[in-house]
Amino acid sequence: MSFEIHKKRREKLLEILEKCEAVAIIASAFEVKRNHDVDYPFRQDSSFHYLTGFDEPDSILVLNPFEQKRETLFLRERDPKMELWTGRRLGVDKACEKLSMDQSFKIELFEEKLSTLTSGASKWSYDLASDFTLSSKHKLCDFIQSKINTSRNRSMKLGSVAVSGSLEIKELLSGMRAFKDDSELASLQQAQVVTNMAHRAAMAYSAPGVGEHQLLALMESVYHFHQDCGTAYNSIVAGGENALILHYVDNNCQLSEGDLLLIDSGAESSYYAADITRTFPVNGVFTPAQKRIYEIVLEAQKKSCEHIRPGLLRADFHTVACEVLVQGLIDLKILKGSVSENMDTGEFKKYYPHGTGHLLGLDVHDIVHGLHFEKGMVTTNEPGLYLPADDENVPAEFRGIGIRIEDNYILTDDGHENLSVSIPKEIEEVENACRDDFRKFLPYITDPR
Ligand SMILES: [Mn+2]
Repeated sequence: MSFEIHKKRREKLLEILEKCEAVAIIASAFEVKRNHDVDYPFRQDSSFHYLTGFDEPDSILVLNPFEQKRETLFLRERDPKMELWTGRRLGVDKACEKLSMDQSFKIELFEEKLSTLTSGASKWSYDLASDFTLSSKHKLCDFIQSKINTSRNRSMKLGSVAVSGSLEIKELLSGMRAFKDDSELASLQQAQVVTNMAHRAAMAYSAPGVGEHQLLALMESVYHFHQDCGTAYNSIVAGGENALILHYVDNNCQLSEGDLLLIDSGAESSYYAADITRTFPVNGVFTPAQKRIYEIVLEAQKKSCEHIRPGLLRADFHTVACEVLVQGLIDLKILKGSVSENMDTGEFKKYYPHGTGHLLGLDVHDIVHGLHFEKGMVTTNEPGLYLPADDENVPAEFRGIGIRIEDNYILTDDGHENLSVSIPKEIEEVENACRDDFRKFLPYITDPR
């Protein structure tokens, strides 16, 4: 792996810091205990990864544009005894050369060294909500805040320059992370290729009697079979009424004849996420009632897509999706009155309780930047309708139906490109995909050793 790209990102952040008269303190992720002697799988903090490419826990990056040595990394020392149990460490000695840092120290020295690394800056930027704990057991945030207070008190006494405050590092980074460069786009596209295979395998394998957990296993086996690839978030495999639970992750029911199946699942490839939802009939053929709801959601997605263009407010594409869904609910006699009346009362939120999209990247719900769509951003578009089984305003044939359709788009000069265009979505495409041979999409079968 080349770390040049991360070096360039640090240089860009240093320019931003210089303008703000700030230093940056960015912590890695840390191991989290699952149960006795077992940790959750480790995943590096997105911003720390973005700036270093370094995948170890218990590390802190300090950037100071006003020092000669501008880039300092604190990390774990080599420890053969620990490495026997928990794996290789880069170590303090090799960090500068490998990661192109100006200097490196063992993590235990962070508290002692920080004051000398922050001279010349009037503001400190860091993750104000970080849970990172230092070797001394102090919270990183508390430690930084106490240092800022000390600096203020001292300057009041001596009349020297004070550290005037804290900046949220995510805000400084958002103008960088929101816009994807070519290497990021390549990872996003690879995530889409793998996600396409997994969704197609699930459509083809689905049948009455199959367990949600079996489809989960099938899809995640596709993710994990690929190099540097895994699941981007906890998959939702929701048969029938389970689709009405927005973050259903139990995934432990059997699929029933005549039901729909909603799958919200995406791969993460080299740290970049796909976030895809498809809803299809368990037995491969939509009923007329299911088709009607599906067509409304699909139209909401297509209409709101026209508003995924540079310069337009991101809030507006949500409004467009809502208007189409509301019109659909009026046509089905589930809502009364006009579209604008319903938009005012918000009554429809019973059936569409979530937003229409979010930015996508290193985080599935990625760092937010500004209010408008801009070229190079990546967004989801994910309208849905959820019609409760016990809602008497809903005609019986539609009760218990939950449908969401989600694709991922990159903003271009004058519009967008659909990154997930290969994943079946039109009714006929979906029904064909349900009839396909699932083995075609399993890399361990199509590409045997
Ligand atoms: Mn999403």
